[in-house]
Amino acid sequence: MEMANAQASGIKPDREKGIIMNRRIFLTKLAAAIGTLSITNVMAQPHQMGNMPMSGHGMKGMNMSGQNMGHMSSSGGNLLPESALPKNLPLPELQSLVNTSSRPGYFFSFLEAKPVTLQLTPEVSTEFWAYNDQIPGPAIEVFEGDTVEITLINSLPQPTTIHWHGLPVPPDQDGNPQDEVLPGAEHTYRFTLPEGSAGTYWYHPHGHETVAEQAFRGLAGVFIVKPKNDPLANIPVQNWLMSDLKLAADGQIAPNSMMDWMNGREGQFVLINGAHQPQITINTATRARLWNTCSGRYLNLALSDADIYLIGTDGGRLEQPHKLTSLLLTPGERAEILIVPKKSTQVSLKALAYDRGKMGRHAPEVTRDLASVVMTSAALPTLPKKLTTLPQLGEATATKTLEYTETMAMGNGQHGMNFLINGKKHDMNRIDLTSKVGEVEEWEIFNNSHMDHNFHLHGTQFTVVNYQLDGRTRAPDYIGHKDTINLRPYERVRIKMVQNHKGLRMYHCHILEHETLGMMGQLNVV
Ligand SMILES: [Cu+2]
Repeated sequence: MEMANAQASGIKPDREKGIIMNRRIFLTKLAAAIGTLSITNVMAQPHQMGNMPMSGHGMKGMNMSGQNMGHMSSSGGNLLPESALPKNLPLPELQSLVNTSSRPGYFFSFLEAKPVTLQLTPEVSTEFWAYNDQIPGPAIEVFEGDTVEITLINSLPQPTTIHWHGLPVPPDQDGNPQDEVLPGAEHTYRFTLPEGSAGTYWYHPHGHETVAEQAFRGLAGVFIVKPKNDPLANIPVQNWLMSDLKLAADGQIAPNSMMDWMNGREGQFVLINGAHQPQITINTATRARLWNTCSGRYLNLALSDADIYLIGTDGGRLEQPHKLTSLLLTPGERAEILIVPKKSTQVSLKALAYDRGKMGRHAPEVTRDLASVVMTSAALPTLPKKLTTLPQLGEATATKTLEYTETMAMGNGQHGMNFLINGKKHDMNRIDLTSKVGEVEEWEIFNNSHMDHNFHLHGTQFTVVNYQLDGRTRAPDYIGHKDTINLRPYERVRIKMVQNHKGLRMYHCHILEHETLGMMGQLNVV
């Protein structure tokens, strides 16, 4: 898919006025069913309602057994066929955000969040919400130690923020839901990236109850922090940002169906750098930075005829390469891998079928081709004895426990689906946990539910101590800096971390629909 030069279209015309009554009825039911977003809040977001399936599924649509899902497809309406977007075009490079500062060590720029109509093919034109008219958003590349000032201009029809996912920035610069930038307003984020923070990060909105929509309309970009002295600098690097796109039959971004709200949104397209099943060329041993920026899609990645080594996780390098057969990247997670082709051939980059315990009647999980990869055989490059030295946190002196649950409240014909942490939905006015700045803590997170959820903590990186499932405890396969981690159904994970700034931090499931419906808590660091 080639993104034509974008023309700003302003806010979408109200072509859906005719179905406002149906919308209202549906919204009443949706809100009752999901039991979280207030009607007024949802009503304030007309874009959400575009092509919702309207006819008579009512509350039966939420039946857990899926018996009554009837005509309601897992996708929630008529979608554009996958053949509508071309494949096998060369992988586009991410466009860089231009640094307007000439001072060494400073990165100044702006990001404008705005609706923009992009011509995906001669037949398909789609309104996205984009940063600087680009899908994906511009790539930010800085060095450890740099001072960053980025002004957000909000030209969206709703409040927004920018969250610097995984970066150790002060809480008041991290785009919390409490710090929304109103439509028409601007806000400058300022932070300095400490030594040791080199890693593979990204940025995306984090407003109140709007994250799912703003993300699926296109607002996301990568944020790379490079080490000043990189022992792997001589190995070429590619950036692969993987995102999900769900287009209705008319080419517009489809709203979330009920199934999307329950299971996390999955569209019919997976894009890499904005392109549908592109062709990637690997001429030599190559590093690739990978991002899963999908709302709900799990990517269990595999590539044949090449040796693949994990060399970095979310927040930086591993000490030693870890050989992989496949790599599960859940929404929000990143990795840096080293690809050493064993033959000169053409293979598929695949996302292997992965059963994450979805609810209701959904399409069977299938293996998907994400890209075609043309490779030239290469030798393993000489690597340093140690890729990095990870800091030792020492013994934890405080502990916390979190429990994920899902509940269905039934009665009076109403079913309310809740995604909870420690029995509660997110409340902007409630502090759930308190930590002391600088104190080493161990958290145990228990996924007491029948589906995979992942866990993301703002403002710091953690390491995994161990996993527990079915009465067995296992150590992690490798130690790396993580800010987002998956939990299988009924799995417990113990992690260790320190928070280095005072203020308010979020933690949540990064399946964005679950987060938006309240599977989020607030940590006050004092
Ligand atoms: Cu979840």
